[in-house]
Amino acid sequence: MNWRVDRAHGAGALSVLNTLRRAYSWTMVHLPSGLALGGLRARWAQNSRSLFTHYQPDVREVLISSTPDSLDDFDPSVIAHEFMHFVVHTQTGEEAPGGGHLYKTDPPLALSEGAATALGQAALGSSEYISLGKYWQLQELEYAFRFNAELPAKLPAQFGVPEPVAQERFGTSDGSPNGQVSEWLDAMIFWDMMDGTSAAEPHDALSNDIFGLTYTLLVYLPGSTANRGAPGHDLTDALDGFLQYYGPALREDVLKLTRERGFPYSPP
Ligand SMILES: [Ca+2]
Ligand SMILES: [Ca+2]
Ligand SMILES: [Ca+2]
Ligand SMILES: [Zn+2]
Repeated sequence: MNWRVDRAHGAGALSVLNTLRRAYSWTMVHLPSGLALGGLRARWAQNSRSLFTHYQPDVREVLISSTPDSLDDFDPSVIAHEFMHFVVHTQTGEEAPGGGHLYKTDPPLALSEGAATALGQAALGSSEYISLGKYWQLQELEYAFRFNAELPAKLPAQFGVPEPVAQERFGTSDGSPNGQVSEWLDAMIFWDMMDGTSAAEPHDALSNDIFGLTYTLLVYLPGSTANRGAPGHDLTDALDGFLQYYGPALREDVLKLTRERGFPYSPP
């Protein structure tokens, strides 16, 4: 049987299911041992003015909303991101603060959003997050918001990312680890921890460390009372957990990643 999971056939609900199943399978393979995924409810809303795409922790439900301005049911990146909020919530009890997305924001929010994006993209096997829709903030990008975790921190003009957008993704608001930070910065560092290495990325010496990151996010952080950097769990605490998992041998590799993105991390 051939399934047609595309827009032309109005197959939004099947498209959502397709991505959720993919993300679920990936996560089952990469969960730290002893953890299990429970049930998830999924809802598809078409042309609703009041329902927006999100994960609802109290009912463990991913809601994917599709309107002419926001075609989330055909955005695997968006669906996988919401799915990863479910994973983090059910494993840690932590509810994502919600909000954010384009500008520098509070470090705990950047952590939960960046983690959901990086894990979601890892499940999809792509460094490029794509969200179809009309973004009034980014009209020059027309109908798609794109983010590629593999882009260099200092973007040459040919990458097509507007300078103010690139600035938001680099460094912190006050140059300290307490300052506001972009969720995309967190996502880029988490992505590079998990993917391979290549000559094109001299700052990325870490390879295939998915377990290091899932351990950090799902086991270390919820069980840790340590709290460095900004108040609450943030990138600093996550990097501390990653180094605890792998030991000081990876210290310099982690510092290469944080320096590339302008994040002032100093290991304990
Ligand atoms: Ca890497
Ligand atoms: Ca990389
Ligand atoms: Ca902290
Ligand atoms: Zn989110």
